[in-house]
Amino acid sequence: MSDPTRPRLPPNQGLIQNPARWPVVGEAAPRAGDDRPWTIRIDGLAARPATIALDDLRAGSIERRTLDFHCVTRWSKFDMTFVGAPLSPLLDAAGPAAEARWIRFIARSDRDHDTSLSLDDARALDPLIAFAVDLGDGAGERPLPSEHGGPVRVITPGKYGYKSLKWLERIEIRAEPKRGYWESGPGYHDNADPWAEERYVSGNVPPDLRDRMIAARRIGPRELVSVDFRGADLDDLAAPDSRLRNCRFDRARLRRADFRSANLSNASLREADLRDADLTRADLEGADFSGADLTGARLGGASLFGATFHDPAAGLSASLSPGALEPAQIGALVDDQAAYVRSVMD
Ligand SMILES: Nc1nc2c(c(=O)[nH]1)N[C@H]1C(S)=C(S)[C@@H](COP(=O)(O)O)O[C@H]1N2
Ligand SMILES: [Mo]
Repeated sequence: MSDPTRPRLPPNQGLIQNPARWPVVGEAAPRAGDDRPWTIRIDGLAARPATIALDDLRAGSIERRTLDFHCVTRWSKFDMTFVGAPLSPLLDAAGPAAEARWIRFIARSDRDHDTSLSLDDARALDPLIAFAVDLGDGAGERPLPSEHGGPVRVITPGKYGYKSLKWLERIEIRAEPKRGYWESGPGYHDNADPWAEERYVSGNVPPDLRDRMIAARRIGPRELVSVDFRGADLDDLAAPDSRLRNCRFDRARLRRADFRSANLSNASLREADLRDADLTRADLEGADFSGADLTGARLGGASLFGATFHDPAAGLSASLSPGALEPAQIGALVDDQAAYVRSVMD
């Protein structure tokens, strides 16, 4: 599997170096008030649907796998060891029908969170149904913490983290694909290969609608994904509460833009003019501000996991006013980004 000529960090990911650090992404707890004993149901197009109790899963054939985890919001974490049951034998036991093509994982969570893999990927990658973890931080192996999917979650090697469902309760074998939670509304790519940077499906609004938004300098709350605003003149833009995941604003003029509480996760704002913009409480996870001018911009309360301010390879560094970021926000950045931000804000 491993190719020595390939770099270990997929494109445009930042590395978390502290082994003890492990961000919680998405839902943070299983369904509240649901105290039924934990079981995993395998059903759908199966000759032998089954309900597996957690103790039986733990008592079955178990593997330890050390792998690198890559979140679509641009942070990666190397050498995480997960302990669990490989999926393939469980599938074999259930007996997928001849027409089975997809495996859908469903969570015991308030939104019945789900994600799917093709049966071919499920066989090739052989996800782990994991119940314990060793972060390599010296604290040893421990049960999966609840916020990280405990008591039992999926760990799918070789895909962005959203294919690793937390709080696994059901595995449905299907003939037809069904797009999962992150893959539908938010528009994450269904194949999720970090090496091909399959983060998002492509732009979801027609160019004439985008041009009208630019002319009006107003972006409403409708969900835009991967829309191209590069170079646009958007000074004084009104976009509070807008949803702009993976949209591109490189070199755009965004002076005094109002992005309060906007979702700009994974947006690209390289070399954008964001002087005096208001990004208070915005979701900026995975956003790229390399070379942007953020002088006078407000970023209080913004979520910054995986955000980039400094791209040494391209020679692009953001300008930030002293005190623009709170210590907790800087702490959410991967190590080299945090070091850059500290160096300019001191
Ligand atoms: N049930 C459920 N599983 C989920 C999510 C979620 O919101 N709900 N988020 C996904 C995403 S986007 C990632 S990156 C990983 C994060 O796992 P962690 O919170 O343990 O780091 O879980 C995935 N599995
Ligand atoms: Mo993610």
